Amino acid sequence: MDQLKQLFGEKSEIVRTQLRDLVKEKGKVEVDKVYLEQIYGGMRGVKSMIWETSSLDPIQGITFRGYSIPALQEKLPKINGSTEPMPEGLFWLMLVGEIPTDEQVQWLSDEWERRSKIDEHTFKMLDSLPADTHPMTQFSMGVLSLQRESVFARRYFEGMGKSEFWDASYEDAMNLIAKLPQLAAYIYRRTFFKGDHIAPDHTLDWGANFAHMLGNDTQDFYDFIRLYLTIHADHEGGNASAHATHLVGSTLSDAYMSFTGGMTALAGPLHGLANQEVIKWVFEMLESLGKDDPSKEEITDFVNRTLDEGKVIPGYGHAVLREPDPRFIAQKRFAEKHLRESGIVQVVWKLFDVVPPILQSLGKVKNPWPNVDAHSGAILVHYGMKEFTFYTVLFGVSRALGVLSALCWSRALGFPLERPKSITSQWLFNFADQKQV
Ligand code: HAX
Repeated sequence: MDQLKQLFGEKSEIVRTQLRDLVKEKGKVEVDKVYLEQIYGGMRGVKSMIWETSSLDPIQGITFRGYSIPALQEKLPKINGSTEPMPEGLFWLMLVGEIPTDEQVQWLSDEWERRSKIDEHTFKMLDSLPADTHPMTQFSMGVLSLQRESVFARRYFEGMGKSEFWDASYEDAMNLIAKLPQLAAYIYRRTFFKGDHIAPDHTLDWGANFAHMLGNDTQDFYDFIRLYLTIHADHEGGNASAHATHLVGSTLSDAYMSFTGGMTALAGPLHGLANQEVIKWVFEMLESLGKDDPSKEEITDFVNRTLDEGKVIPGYGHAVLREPDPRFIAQKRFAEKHLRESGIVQVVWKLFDVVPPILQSLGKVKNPWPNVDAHSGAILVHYGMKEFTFYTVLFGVSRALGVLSALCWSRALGFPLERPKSITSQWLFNFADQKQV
């Protein structure tokens, strides 16, 4: 058994026993109330699931096992003089709750490299799709095409018992994560570069190899992709891609099936697709204004026009956060360090000044601040990746780290089939009739 799997097995066994005892002893403790407006309003704030790998505070933002993004940047191992953390280190941290050593991270990087080979049938399937098939559709189909290799599905078919679920899920998570960069890069190059593919460089770490296969071999781009893959990985369990993965996984669908569910959720414009929508909207603004360096007044007019047309401002607002997203700030810091002069980045910074007061003035937007998706596109464009319909795939590769480590935990803790109760509107009207506010 490999070192990470052994550690995960030991740690999760302890938590499983603690949780079992807790539920036995205090199972009837009331945790929270649920209000009618929460049932009607997308279940905001309803505490209803366990998610070990990260936690979201409306003001402080995301922490991964207690570490904020700046803390991760400081403490996670880095490679070859890089200033950004290796996403491999975050996966280790999320899975077992410990900051790994340089040796442990190197082992994990090598392990993913060892598991990274993709069978030819996946490439043939992708090549059979029209090139204008959305990259997120290709990505989801690519992941599903790998499912025939699922260790969990095979062992379940062979009669595996419950106590082995976490072991098989770990194998699937490791195999799938290992393959995602090449799968994603293949989709990018077939869709936008007429199939001019770049072979993996087996000497590079997971993030840098992905950057290499996308087609940019500068150290700055390697660093940006390492940072990007780290900060997009997890955002506690209630967001749509995490929750969808969790829900599908609770039926004992394997990691490939579950992750595909998460990716089709990520592909919505109110969630991960917002990263493509932001830059598309910025390009539309520049075209409409006929210039690359609009003034704040011109930007204000365009923002108001967008709102007047009944549309949202992409990249702004959040269901949980109530301050600027620390993932936005991390990207802004990166841009301040590496690409302060970039024209498109300057536009994003002007939006940061202009948009929040306008959204605030509407009086209904709970969070007028930028979210994770407001900044990434400008940096990618600066590095030559203008093909914005691909951006959500980058997000998806990163999100795999969080949702698949969480899936391992769900199987290790023996979580049951998720099955909340729905009610009809008529039930709600009748119920509300009998209650006083
Ligand atoms: N522009 C215009 N109006 C906005 C807005 C924005 N950026 N954000 C919220 N609002 C509006 C809502 O549409 C809603 O209006 P109605 O009452 O007329 O329906 C009102 O303000 C209240 O919404 P809220 O409670 O503040 O926000 P929600 O929790 O309902 O929604 C969203 C959160 C992220 C979906 C929302 O802020 C939004 O649509 N933002 C733009 C799209 C976006 O950037 N999505 C990415 C979010 C981060 C993420 O998941 N990335 O993957």
